[in-house]
Amino acid sequence: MASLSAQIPLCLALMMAACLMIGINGSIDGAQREFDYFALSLQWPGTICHKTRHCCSSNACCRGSNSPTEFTIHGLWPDYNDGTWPSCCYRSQFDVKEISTLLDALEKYWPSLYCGKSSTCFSGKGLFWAHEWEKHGTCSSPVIRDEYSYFITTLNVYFKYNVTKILNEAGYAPSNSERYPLGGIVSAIENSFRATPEVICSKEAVEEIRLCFFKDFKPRNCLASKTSCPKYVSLPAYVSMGREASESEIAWISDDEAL
Ligand code: U2P
Repeated sequence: MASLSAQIPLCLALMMAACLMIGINGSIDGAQREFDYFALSLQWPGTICHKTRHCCSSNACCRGSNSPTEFTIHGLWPDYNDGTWPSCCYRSQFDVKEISTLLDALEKYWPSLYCGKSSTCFSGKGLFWAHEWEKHGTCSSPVIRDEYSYFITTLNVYFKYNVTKILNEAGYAPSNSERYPLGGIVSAIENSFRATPEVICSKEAVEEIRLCFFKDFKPRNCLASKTSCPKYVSLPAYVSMGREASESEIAWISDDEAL
């Protein structure tokens, strides 16, 4: 039997080999390590649609009176506690047929607010939904393991916490003239959601609000980050840009032209 002094270097060598296999990002065999929490990222059409320079059929900002007036879904993102996130975790090409029963809800609550196709991990360019599934959905294991589950879970979480309603009820209504205290918006969400959201701004306008969740979808605080928002922010009202209203002001292009 080997002596204790002979076993110690052997153990060290085995440990070093294990460390090399695991790699610096903690992954085994190049795979990305399991995420820590989810962020549901919601986008505010009033801010994003305001920047629209071209219209096309895939852009929900261009639906005129049917354009979204409430926060819509950007994505459900698995994140790490250090502020980074995994992406494009395994090859799973988006297949719209798998979510055919969800398409009406997705068009309404998870539309693209831009023209043009989105980059995807494995298939080049595709729908906004393909981008979100391939980049984020594939990293949601072991909580979410397939495309349909990714979209239905995200819709269900979105329906459970109506941020537009929470803000309206606290007196923060869409407006092109008012400015609201950022702290008031955060507190309104905290009071209802029981955890601190992340607010992202474009200049002074609220562009995204992110709600964070433990892996069992219980609310948790988002990471305390340096906010991109000033102390007083706006929640711009939706500016209609339908065919009827904007034909003369805004160019309509085909989705392919927008590439
Ligand atoms: O914030 C800019 C873009 O970075 C990606 N992002 C951000 C935060 C986060 O927790 N996870 C994450 O992926 C988003 O990229 P997208 O999904 O749009 O490609 C976000 O838009």
